[in-house]
Amino acid sequence: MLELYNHDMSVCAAKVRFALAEKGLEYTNKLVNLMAREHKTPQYMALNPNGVVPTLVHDGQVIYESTIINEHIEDAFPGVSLMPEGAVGKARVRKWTLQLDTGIHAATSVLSTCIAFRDLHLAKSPKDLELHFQVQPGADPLKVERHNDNIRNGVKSKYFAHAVNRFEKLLSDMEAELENSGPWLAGETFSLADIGFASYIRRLEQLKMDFMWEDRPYVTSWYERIQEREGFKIAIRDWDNKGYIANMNKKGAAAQPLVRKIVAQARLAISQAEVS
Ligand SMILES: N[C@@H](CCC(=O)N[C@@H](CS)C(=O)NCC(=O)O)C(=O)O
Repeated sequence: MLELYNHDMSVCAAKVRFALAEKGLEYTNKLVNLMAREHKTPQYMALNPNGVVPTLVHDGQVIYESTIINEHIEDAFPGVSLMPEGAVGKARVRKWTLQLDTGIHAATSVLSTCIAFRDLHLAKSPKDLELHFQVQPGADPLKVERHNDNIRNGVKSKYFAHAVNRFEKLLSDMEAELENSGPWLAGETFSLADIGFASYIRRLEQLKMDFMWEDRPYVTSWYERIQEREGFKIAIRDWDNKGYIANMNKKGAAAQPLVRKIVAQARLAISQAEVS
């Protein structure tokens, strides 16, 4: 039996739903209301001490961290394979999925908060906002500091340009890898690498940052093929929260001139470095 502690707009929960859908697995959905801080309750923290979604409970065994959950799903449910066969292919998948946990997820959180979600926090009562800003025991103080700066300063946060640049680098790396040895991120086989990045690229699209791959035909074609998959429909599109998406679209359009400027500066710096 599978139970997924889940949230409709969580990019990492979407990543797990995508793997479950590709495997054709049923699960019991356990919605965790992040705005009501259900993920910080003692009951939920007993399951996932990091106080984040997703968490998977498989026959009573608790597994957290979305990359680890997806590898568990692959290992525990043979049939549809989401990993290449050879050791080199598996290493290539992990080269991609590691990046989600060492920068891409954090950059996504910065962009989403600065552009769109900060207003939801600023609408809280002063007492609730203060609670949000406090470093709870065991929490990473740097993550809390970053989140606070993002809420207070929006696109003027000191983390914003870096997050845009991280995605510029990612998209450049993806374009090169897909061109040289696609059609999927790990080569011939659709894998956990493609599943991992789908919801993150979709988040950029929702924030009106899809101009960043309009001149990258391999990323464009990869994302089109991802969206055609039944698993993508079941796990991601069918979960769309229309209110949140409308908010991201509107705020993303307003932030786009600044994002374009940051991207143009990054591309200019790269082209100048290549010349010199
Ligand atoms: N590395 C974790 C990240 C989990 C994470 O940050 N989840 C977000 C939603 S995508 C969350 O629960 N955020 C609430 C919070 O940080 O308070 C994973 O991949 O599972």
